Amino acid sequence: MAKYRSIVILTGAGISAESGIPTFRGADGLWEGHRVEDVATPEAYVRDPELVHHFYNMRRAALGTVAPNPAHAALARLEQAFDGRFLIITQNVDDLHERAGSKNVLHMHGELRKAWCLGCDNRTAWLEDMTEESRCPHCSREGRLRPDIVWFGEMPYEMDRIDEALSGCDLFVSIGTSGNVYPAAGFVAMVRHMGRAHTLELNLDPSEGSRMFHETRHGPASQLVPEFVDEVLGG
Ligand code: BJW
Repeated sequence: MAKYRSIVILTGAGISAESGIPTFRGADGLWEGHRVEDVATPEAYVRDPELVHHFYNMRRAALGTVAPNPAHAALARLEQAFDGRFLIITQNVDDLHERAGSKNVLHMHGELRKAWCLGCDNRTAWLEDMTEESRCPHCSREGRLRPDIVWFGEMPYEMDRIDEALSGCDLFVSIGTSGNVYPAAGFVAMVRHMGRAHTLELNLDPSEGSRMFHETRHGPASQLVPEFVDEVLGG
């Protein structure tokens, strides 16, 4: 337990796969024939807002039918028992970490259950379907709301806080991410560059950046993550 003082966990779609949320680049990675790169861009939203709203409405509605799995629960258990600094940086837009009990969660790619008003710049909890006619609860303007999601070409959220956490950690663990999307795919290189943290990958398959990690373990997150948490808490 006393071995680490600051743990940063990066999670991706693989941690939620066993809860029933499809990953982006697996066999189930296409959505109604579209690649995520074709619907998760500001250009796609300008070109076809109805399609993009439909994509996020479907996924927001699906959140009501899924639940956290043992991997989410294990990370919540680790955070509760660990007496050092602890941060989950998730690329996921679902809320399964929070529902499992995790407190210190940073959603670098936004959140499905939030809306962002381009008119007044406020962000609001949003649980229903969103359309081009949706009205902002803050400024009451119609047609200015979009999903609070970081699309390709947009700056992920809280990069300063992320840089600070990565540079100060002594354990970096990447769980369920393919290492295809930057800047998250570059976090392991940043941590290695600082030179003091142990780096561990837990993933079903070797990711694009697997060779960058000190240690890799391959298998389902629901098995690997509880085992890893037991190890850390067991000292
Ligand atoms: C399991 C499992 C189980 C399955 N157990 N594991 C050329 C070179 C380099 C960069 C760029 C470039 N051209 C453009 C860029 C930048 C671009 C980018 O990276 N593009 C790539 C496609 C090349 N990035 C951006 O535009 C980002 N912004 C940016 O860079 O701003 C500038 C900047 C500059 C300097 C500093 C900082 C910023 C924004 C990226 C936004 C990504 N958005 C998305 C969609 C929105 C969210 C949504 O709709 O849900 O986010 S894309 C999509 O990919 C989503 C995910 O968060 C993200 C990552 O995917 P993830 O999580 O890794 O999922 P998968 O499916 O790829 O992998 C799942 C893994 O799980 C697999 O490995 C499985 O094996 C595993 N697995 N079952 C354990 N049971």
